[in-house]
Amino acid sequence: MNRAGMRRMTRAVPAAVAGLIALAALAAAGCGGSTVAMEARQGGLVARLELEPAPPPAMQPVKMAVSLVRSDGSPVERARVALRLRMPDMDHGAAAVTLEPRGRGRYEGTGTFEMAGAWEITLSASAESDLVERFRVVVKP
Ligand SMILES: [Cu+2]
Repeated sequence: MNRAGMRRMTRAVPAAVAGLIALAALAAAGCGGSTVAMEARQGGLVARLELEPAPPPAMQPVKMAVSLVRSDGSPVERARVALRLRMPDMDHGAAAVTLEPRGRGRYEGTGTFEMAGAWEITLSASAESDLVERFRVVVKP
């Protein structure tokens, strides 16, 4: 799926409302790449979360990267960006993933999904305003 398509999907749900599940993961196959990409817009910030490989496998390190820009496209540096992984249908807690700044609004880290199934990723970014969004991904065995 191209970027315009993703934007349409993002707008199709009430993404501006913090705490709502924004949208299902966009599978990489349609994009011709090996990443899952999800996008959220709130308070003048646009965050794009990418997972690699796609679909993410259980019990293996998954690269997690967030690109954070303003509505005008300028990169947001020195933000606090974090991910939290949990399975909404299960009761085994959440794992935090720390993302390190890599410059030009990009923040990267590595996380592990401890089992296959439906996971929820909460992305939070703090800069001149705050963004909190939840995404769903399906982790393969
Ligand atoms: Cu579980």
